[in-house]
Amino acid sequence: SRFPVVVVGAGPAGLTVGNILRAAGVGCLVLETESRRFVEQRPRAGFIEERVVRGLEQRGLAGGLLERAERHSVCEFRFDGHGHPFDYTELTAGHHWVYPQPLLVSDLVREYADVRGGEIRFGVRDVRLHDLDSDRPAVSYTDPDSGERLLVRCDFVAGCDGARGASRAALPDRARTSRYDLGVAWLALLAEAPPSSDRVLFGMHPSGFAGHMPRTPEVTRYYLQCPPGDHPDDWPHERVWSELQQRLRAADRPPLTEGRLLEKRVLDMHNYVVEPMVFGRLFLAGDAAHLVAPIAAKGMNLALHDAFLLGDGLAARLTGGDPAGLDGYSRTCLRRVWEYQEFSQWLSGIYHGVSSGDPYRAGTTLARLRRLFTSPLAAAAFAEQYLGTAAAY
Ligand code: RFL
Repeated sequence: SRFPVVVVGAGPAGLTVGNILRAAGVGCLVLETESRRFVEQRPRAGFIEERVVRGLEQRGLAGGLLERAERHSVCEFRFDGHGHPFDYTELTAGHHWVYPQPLLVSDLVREYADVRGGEIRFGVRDVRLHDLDSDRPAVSYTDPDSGERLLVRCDFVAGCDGARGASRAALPDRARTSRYDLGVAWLALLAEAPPSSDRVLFGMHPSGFAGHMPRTPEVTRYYLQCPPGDHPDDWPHERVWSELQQRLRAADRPPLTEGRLLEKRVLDMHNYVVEPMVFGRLFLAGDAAHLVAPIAAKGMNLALHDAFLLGDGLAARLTGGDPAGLDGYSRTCLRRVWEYQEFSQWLSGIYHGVSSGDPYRAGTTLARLRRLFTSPLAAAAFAEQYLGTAAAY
């Protein structure tokens, strides 16, 4: 069979590209190794930048989000035993939106497959990419029902299959991958407990970083820095809550509301960037091209930024419009990617400096933190990066 575009991966990036192509009347096939149910329930991100919300809205993809998402305007740093609120909306007039990734993915699947009539195959196996340097590339896969091996010819492949997909495996030798290891691990937790504050909390404590991210009225995400190599079993319920209470404690704030832990995963905290993001007819988007550890809640935002540019660029190219968008795709994306990498590295320094065991690093970290609360210029620069609105992008 043949489609103008094969999209590999039905995450936020792949589904957004698919939706944009369908709206432009371009035929495309989305291939996904997991089931629909699985991708619609996989918990991950929650914070969406306002500019990304607007980007979704412009493409008719923000219906559920605008109805149900919460808007945030303040985050809070906790250090030295006190809570220090940081009001970024006051500084920039921008907000952060909280909408859990599974809800967004469900909206995007429904819109693509059920409303816009897009083709999607779930549960496919052994996806391989072929002839990427020719103008007739192809993707092959094993059909889950028949067990048959199928080959789909296309004009373009959108590689949106995340950090461990077939696209990264198919990268040619000329691809350069730069990697940065944060030197720490995080225990990523989802608790069946209402948020303990209406805002995001960042706890900088000598025992390690701790984070609190509201998700829904019933569910809260927490993070705990832990030694690399730790196993989730090293962190039983009581230990998790006692560390969270200690690391997020502030004299002027109530203790956390505890609850059953629904998810407990150890994240090896590292970042990477693949350059360029285009190889022949393969266009990478999202985590397939770049990873940022969930330090600054940027991964899905970057994935959607790529997807807007890629979807618009492919749609223009395949409907006889301006090819400039597609030609400049890699360069434009990478500018924002490197800005977010730098911000995430900088913020990681703040999160992990106090607990580094190095009194010099702890001292400079506290200086950085105090600057955010004493220098309006430093505060504004932070707010711009946190919201993704800095002019450099
Ligand atoms: P995804 O979401 O990984 O989707 C890729 C899809 O491809 C499928 N796949 C394949 N399909 C076909 N063939 C193959 N060979 C395949 N291999 C894999 C996968 O099953 C999947 O469905 O990539 P995408 O679309 O690039 O989106 C990236 C985001 O999901 C990711 O960056 C964010 O989740 C990162 N992230 C956060 N980002 C934010 O912007 N804000 C946040 O608050 C935030 N919190 C987080 C996060 C990531 C986390 N984890 C799990 C690392 C919190 C956590 C805990």
